[in-house]
Amino acid sequence: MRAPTDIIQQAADLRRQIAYHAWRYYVLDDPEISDAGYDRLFRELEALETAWPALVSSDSPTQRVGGGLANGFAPVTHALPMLSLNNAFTDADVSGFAQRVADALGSQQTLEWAVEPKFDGLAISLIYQNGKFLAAATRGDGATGEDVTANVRTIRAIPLQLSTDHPPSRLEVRGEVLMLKRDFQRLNDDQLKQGAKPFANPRNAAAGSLRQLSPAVTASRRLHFFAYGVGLCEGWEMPPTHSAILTQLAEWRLPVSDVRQVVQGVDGLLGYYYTIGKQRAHLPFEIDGVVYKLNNMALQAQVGYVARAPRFAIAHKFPAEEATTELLAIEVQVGRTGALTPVAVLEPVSVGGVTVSHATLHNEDEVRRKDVRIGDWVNVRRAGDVIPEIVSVVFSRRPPNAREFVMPTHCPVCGAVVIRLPDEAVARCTGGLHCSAQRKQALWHFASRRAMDIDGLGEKLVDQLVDQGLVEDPADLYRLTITQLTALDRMGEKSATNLVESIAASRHVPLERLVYALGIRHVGEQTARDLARHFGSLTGIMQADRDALLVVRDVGDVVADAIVQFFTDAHHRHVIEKLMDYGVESVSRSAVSVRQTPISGRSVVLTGTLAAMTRDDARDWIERLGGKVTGSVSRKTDLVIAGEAAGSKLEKAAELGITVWNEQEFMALINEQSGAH
Ligand code: 5U1
Repeated sequence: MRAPTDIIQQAADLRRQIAYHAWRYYVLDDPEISDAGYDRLFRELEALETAWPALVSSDSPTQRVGGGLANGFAPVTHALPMLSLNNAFTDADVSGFAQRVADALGSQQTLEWAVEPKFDGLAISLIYQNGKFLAAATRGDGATGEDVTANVRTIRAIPLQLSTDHPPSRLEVRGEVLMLKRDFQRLNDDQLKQGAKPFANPRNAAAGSLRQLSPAVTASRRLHFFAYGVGLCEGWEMPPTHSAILTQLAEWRLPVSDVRQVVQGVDGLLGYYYTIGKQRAHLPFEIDGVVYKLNNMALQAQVGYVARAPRFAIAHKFPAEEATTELLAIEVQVGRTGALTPVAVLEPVSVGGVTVSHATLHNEDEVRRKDVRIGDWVNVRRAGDVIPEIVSVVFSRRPPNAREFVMPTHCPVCGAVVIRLPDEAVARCTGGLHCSAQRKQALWHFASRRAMDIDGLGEKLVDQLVDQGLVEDPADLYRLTITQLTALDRMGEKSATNLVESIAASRHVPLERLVYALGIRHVGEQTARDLARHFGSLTGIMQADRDALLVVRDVGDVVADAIVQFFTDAHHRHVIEKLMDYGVESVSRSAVSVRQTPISGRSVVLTGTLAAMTRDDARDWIERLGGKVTGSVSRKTDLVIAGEAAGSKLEKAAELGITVWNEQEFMALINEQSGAH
């Protein structure tokens, strides 16, 4: 039965709202409403559709999670072949490519290029008919792919309806399905908890998740998508440049990476490659290179294609991040909380241009699961600046005398007994702060950049300070003298003075950093931030009982118990008292934000990469200085802060005449304002 007009309208309105908030959440990472608010809208729509089944349409957000079976992946012939890209590995390859394009155009002029990351996922084609999502297919062999419509429909970042009143009658959007690093980590943690095999990397996880016969499984595996081009297109006059096409797709609310740029000439290409290479480890998704495309579409057509790849585009790959080498021994390292981590000692090997001689094996179970033995040949992986790890064993090369690893029963550093609790994956040294390894790790964490940010206090120095009995706990750092420091190995007068100054400067950190620096188990940066915001002072947190702690966002039983236990410990209380005596006085976020600053009440957008701090730190500072961080540039934006490789958001800001600051201007404000406290 057809629903009454007001119900039809109400359902359409709810769908619009849900699509808008899903875009803010999944694409912009900048939700406007709470999860509960979103659920309420969703449930309202579900209720309407249950009462009026005729209202259900394929583009309704309620239809994303199909309970049924995918169709066994029927073959789909692509209307236009899905090409692959030729690869460049060296700067010379890139110059050669640009020269070939220039020759094909008969042009001596500097060429304009659209440059973007090469996402390490799965190429996919999406078909929109009159703005409605109709079908999706994998690349397959380029001519024929597999129909993965039911699964792709579950990817929240992909709009079921393009946000425009005048959509093309038919549009094929091409891009890559991938899994964000944080979702990959979460998936593998879950896999391990369930005794299932973890995925080797986000790409395999994305492929495995997309090619599930049950769309409900795909839906549970948060996949993401980035559009990088358009295939078949009818009923739309395409903009004249690739960059403008992507901007239009983004306006229709298709996810498009904001790390893309337009650059000039070979210098621009290589500049982008090396900038992104530096940012690679900090990007939320894996990339295996960058892609260069001639920006002008008419020139693209003129340059044309060779075999199965365009001549106007190329992928410039990063060096391989995996290598094979021999595992010489397995050592055990003691962490801050006493956790014993088996570490592989390797025959040094170059991985992605860096020599690797050690790799983590995480824990005893991981060693068993991967069946790693001393003497094996292993595949080692490193990505950016993360700790290298053993991916797998080359079983075909296992020598007959390969030895199994046995976790020691006593701590290799302090000799205390090692225990492994039944519900824990890790074995721990029971020596606590009597164990010098744990003391060193605690100090090192305390001084680290995201904690007290004490410049110049590296691992080697911490070793010396503890081994020579100069520092027992973090508070002792604040009474170190230049004379004591200059007596240490490789410590000149200047470095000692700088270190003492940097230690002194750390006394005025924001409260959340001090809370994080204390190294309370299960209290990461976000929880530290939430605790600081909620209680406003360290004394407030110390005095909170379990019930008071449970009120804080994301603090559950385990975290609350860990906090109470930490502050009940007499040694910890003593160290905190000493810290206060030495003048460590943390400033709570709210105490800072009451001041008026030039960005108080302003809407600020961050884009590109800042050299001095992470995106999270920058967001923190903006909020602390009274600003509000939003994800996308619009007329409501007051200020854009642009770091290196800023892309489309910067272009949009220029278009709308919005004030743009570079990193130096932003740092000047921070220095000026933090100096005021
Ligand atoms: N970012 C990006 N990846 N990628 C892959 N752009 C891009 N373009 C491609 C491919 C295969 O192909 C077109 C240039 C044809």
